[in-house]
Amino acid sequence: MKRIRVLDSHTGGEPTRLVLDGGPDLGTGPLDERVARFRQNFDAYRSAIVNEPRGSDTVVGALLVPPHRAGCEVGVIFFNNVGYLGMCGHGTIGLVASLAHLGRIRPGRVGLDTPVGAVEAELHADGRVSVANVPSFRKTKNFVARVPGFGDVRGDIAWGGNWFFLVAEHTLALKLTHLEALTDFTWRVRQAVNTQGHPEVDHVELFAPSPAAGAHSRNFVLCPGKAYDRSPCGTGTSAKLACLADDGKLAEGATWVQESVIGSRFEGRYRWLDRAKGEVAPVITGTAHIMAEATLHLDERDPFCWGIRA
Ligand code: PYC
Repeated sequence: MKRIRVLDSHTGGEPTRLVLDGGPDLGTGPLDERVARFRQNFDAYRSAIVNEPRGSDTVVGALLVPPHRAGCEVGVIFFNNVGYLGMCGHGTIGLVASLAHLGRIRPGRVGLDTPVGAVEAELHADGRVSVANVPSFRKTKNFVARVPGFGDVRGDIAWGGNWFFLVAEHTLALKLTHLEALTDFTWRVRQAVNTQGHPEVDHVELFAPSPAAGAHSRNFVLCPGKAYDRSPCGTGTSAKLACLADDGKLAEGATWVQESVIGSRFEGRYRWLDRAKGEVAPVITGTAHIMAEATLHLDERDPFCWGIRA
C-alpha cells in the first residue's frame, strides 16, 4: 500500500491538490528535465492523484520538489487530468496558501522554481497571494482559425506560462448555464488552431464584458483536458495582460480585474520587460482557501488504484 499525503485548496473555485509526501522521486536537476522523467516513468502517479475516483477533471496537482534554480526556495511541478502544465497561476496561489497553512512560510516573498522559469510569490498579511509570473508575450495577433460549423474565429496566440488562444469576437454568453455550448465551441476552436499551424496551443480563452461592477472582463477558459477553469486562470490572465500591453489598452502598473465564468476574480498588472518584443512581467493576485488535509491510499488490490484512464 502506497500512501500520499496531500493538502487540497481552491483558488477562486479551481482546486489544487498539493502533494506533500509519497509522490514520485524525480531526482535532481532542472525542472523541465524532472517533468520529462515524471511523464516518462511515473505518469501513473499523476493519474492516481488527480483523476477519478480520487479526483476529477478539474483538479490540478502540484508536486513539491527541491528547487534547482538559484534563488528559489521551493520547486513545483503542476499536472492535470491529461498531462503536465508549464506554470499554473491559481495553483501557485493555492501552493503558497497551503505552505502558510502548514506554518512553512510567513508573509513575505518566496521564490518558486517551475519547469518554465522562476516565479516569485508574495504572501500578503491578509492572506492574499501575488504571483510574479514568467515573462509573457503575444506570439501572433489576429490569427484566423477556420472552425467547422462556426466559420472563421479570430484570436491572439499568447504565452503566459502555458499557450493560449484568446478570443474576444464570438457570440456566446459567458454564463454557467451555457457551459456545454462554451465547452463545445472552445474545444472545436482548439482543434482548428492546433491543426492549422499552432499545435502548441492547449488552452482557449473567451472574453466578454463582465455583468458585475468592478471587473474589466469576464472569461471562460478551456483547459487541456476539456475541463473549464473555475478561476480566471493566472497564466491565461498573464497572456491577456501581454496582449493588452502590446495593444496599448492597459498602462504599465494599472490594475486589470479579470473575472471567471463563476464570478471569482484575479487582479493583474504588468511591467514592461521589452517593448520591442512585447514582453511583459505580469503579476496576478488572488486568494486560496484550504479544504482538506488527507492521505491518499494506493492499494494495488483496487482495480482503479491508478485512476480511471482512457
Ligand atoms: O491558473 O494558470 C492557471 C491555470 C491553468 C490551468 C488551470 N489554471
